[in-house]
Amino acid sequence: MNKEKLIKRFEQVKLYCFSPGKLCGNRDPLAIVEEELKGGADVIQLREKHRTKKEIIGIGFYVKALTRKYNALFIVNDDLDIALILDADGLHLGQDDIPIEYARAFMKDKLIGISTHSLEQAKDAIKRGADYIGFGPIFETSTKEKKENVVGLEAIKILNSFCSIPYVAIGGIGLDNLNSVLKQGCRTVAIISDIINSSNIEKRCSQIKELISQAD
Ligand code: 3NM
Repeated sequence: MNKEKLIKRFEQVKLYCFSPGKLCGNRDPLAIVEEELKGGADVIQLREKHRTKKEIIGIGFYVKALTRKYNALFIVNDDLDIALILDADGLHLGQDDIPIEYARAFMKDKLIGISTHSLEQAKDAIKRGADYIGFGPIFETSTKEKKENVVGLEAIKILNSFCSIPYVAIGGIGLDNLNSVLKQGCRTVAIISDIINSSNIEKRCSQIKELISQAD
């Protein structure tokens, strides 16, 4: 897919999901990803921080194949080398990862997303050529090991006023508080624990997608 198409696809993303990482327990990570996709996940980010690179690559080929089956985007977290090996649609970088300028030379026309935890960081990521940003944590979350200050709901409204690229709200979001995020004008959310810890992942995803669609 060329850059224009990838950006167009990303602009339509409502629900951004993840491989299960540590929350997998003794379940099959691929079965979890497939349930997310059946429920309408528009993106799967390969985020397996507790695994070795070798293991991530092994799982990654199958996760990518699932995203192709369900026509979703496939994004790799943190690791430029793995994104290249798996020929991912995009790479997602944190504030402490490879600076975007270095990653861009390799990712070329693929997507690069940057995690931002303040309005200043959001502005900086836009200026430096990110294709999309993650913005959060909106609420308290225990999923992320490195604790960031909560940005809060009000910050979404401010972000809306200047953000010229797609953004994804993240951190502590779930079916029960989703409306408060949508009320701020946000239409794309990234969710980990509320979905992966749910007893019916497919249903949870479709309920979340439905709520977002109703907000339009
Ligand atoms: N990034 P949950 S918060 C991966 O603020 C991640 O950038 C965040 O998990 C950020 O939906 C977060 O379970 C964890 O809260 C999101």
